[in-house]
Amino acid sequence: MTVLVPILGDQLSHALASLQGCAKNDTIVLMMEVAEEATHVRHHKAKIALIFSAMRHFAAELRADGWQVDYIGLDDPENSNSFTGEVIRAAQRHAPRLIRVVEPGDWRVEQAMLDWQTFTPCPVEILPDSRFLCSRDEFAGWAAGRKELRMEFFYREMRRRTGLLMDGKDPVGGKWNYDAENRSGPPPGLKGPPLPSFAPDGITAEVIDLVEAHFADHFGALDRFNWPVTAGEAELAASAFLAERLPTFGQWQDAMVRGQDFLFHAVLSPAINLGLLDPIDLCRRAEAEYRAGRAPLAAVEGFIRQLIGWREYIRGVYWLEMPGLAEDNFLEANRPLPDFYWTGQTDMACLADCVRTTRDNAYAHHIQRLMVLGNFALLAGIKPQEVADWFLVVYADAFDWVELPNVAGMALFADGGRLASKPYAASGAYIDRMSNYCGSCRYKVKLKTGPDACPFNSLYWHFVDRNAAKLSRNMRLANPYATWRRMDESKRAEYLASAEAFLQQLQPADAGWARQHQEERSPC
Ligand code: FAD
Ligand code: DLZ
Ligand code: SF4
Repeated sequence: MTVLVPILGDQLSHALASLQGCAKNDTIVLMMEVAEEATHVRHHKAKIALIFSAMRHFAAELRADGWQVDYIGLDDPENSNSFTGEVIRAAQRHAPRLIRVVEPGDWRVEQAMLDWQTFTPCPVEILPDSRFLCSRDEFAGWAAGRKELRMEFFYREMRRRTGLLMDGKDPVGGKWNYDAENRSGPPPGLKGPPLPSFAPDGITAEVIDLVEAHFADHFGALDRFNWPVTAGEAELAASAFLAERLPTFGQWQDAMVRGQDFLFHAVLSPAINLGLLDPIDLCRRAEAEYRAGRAPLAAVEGFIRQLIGWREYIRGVYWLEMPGLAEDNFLEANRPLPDFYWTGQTDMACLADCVRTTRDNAYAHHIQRLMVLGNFALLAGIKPQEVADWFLVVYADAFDWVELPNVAGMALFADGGRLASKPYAASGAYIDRMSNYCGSCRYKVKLKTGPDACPFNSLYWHFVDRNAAKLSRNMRLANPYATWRRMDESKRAEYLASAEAFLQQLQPADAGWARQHQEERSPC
């Protein structure tokens, strides 16, 4: 009797805990392409193609390495199209003595996994995901008794634990965080180097056809597909980043340039989240670039902070706060998502460009996500669950554990401040300072109110005003509330009327973009 090892689409690591200690001749690896995962929200076409292609390549590598792999393709006529259905079928085929699986990244999938035991006669062993530095239990221990969770303190623990950028007990350079040096706006003509290209091979081309055949009405383009789909390709992408973009990563980290979709960002999050790259290895290599004098400390510290700070912290918060986080709506935001999040049809140049890169690449960089797409949703009071569905659908790197805390906690303050100490709310002036969007916009960023004024300006004060009961005691918002209170009554009324007029004309999106309409759902 064998051991059955199911491996999910974001567990594509040869060092996966469930493979450790298993004998190749006594183990069946189960991999499953299932429609439920592609359609519980209707993922971007390029994201589905990336995951299926990476899964097929990983299965081929495992086989070449001597493992037996039972791979269920989407077109398999017997495919039940859910993880649970496929594990039950595989257990019937192989009669294993044990099912051994790594915990998933999604609370929804974990609930299903916890039920597997009731369907199968053999024991089901669920292992911690050792690809993270901080386990779920360790994070819960760190968080216990703290009134507020703050990334910065967690990050320092991770620095100490890994020894990354440490000189003995002290941080290299004497400071833990160089964020203040990483906030330059873009000079005219700022351009990032081209990304390495990964032309689709036979497997990817086949998968792209499959996605067009099955998911033609999902959001997003496939014609610019350029994601690394194997660990080897991901390694090429990582090496190019470390050599060509890391040195300037910090300086332009918050900059936005119309049509420049990647600038100096790593563009590695899909490969990292799928398991094709080891984030700690990346951090060690980034540190080596600093120690060799090829990259400045502020850039390297910033990059390492994203990975061992933000990424680990976000995951810890997800498991601590679920399932409540998915329902949180501290600011009682109930407006439907506007349709331009799907169509890109808006006169707001910043939002139009961010939706375009999202549709073309299944990617937008952090400041586009936080300070344009997220900021607009926050200011306009869009319902967090609709915003979270959108973010989960559209990005190649979006999995519930990382998308939801970033959206509900960081961008929308829907958790009431457990994750972030204040809402990331900003008017048009911030976007103007950090981008070249405003020059080509039909709205005028310097105008505060009226039909030609940048909508972010009046929406900002509308947000401040309507949330006063919940936010005005937040010390970090003392300045905006003092300014609002000091403002002339007629000026305040003008801001509120301008914002109301803008909000009135927003067209709500068809909910079917993110989730199938009830009547369309197939019986399986
Ligand atoms: P870089 O900017 O080059 O950063 C390097 C790496 O740091 C990233 O590859 C990523 O692994 C990690 N990282 C940086 N910031 C974060 C963060 N806040 N949380 C987790 N990891 C981080 N990231 C996702 O991986 N999946 C998501 O679904 C996702 N949704 C987001 C939604 C919103 C509203 C916001 C504000 C952020 C979101 N992020 C998400 C975080 C971040 O925007 C992306 O990780 C980043 O843009 C990926 O591009 P990159 O590889 O070029 O990252
Ligand atoms: C996102 C996704 C998609 C679209 N399809 C599959 C699939 O067919 N098979 C699979 O194993 N995984 C897929 N995934 C990733 C899963 O949704 C992910 O593993 C879970 O949400 C747990 O994080
Ligand atoms: Fe965006 Fe306002 Fe600038 Fe237009 S003027 S690009 S809406 S910030």
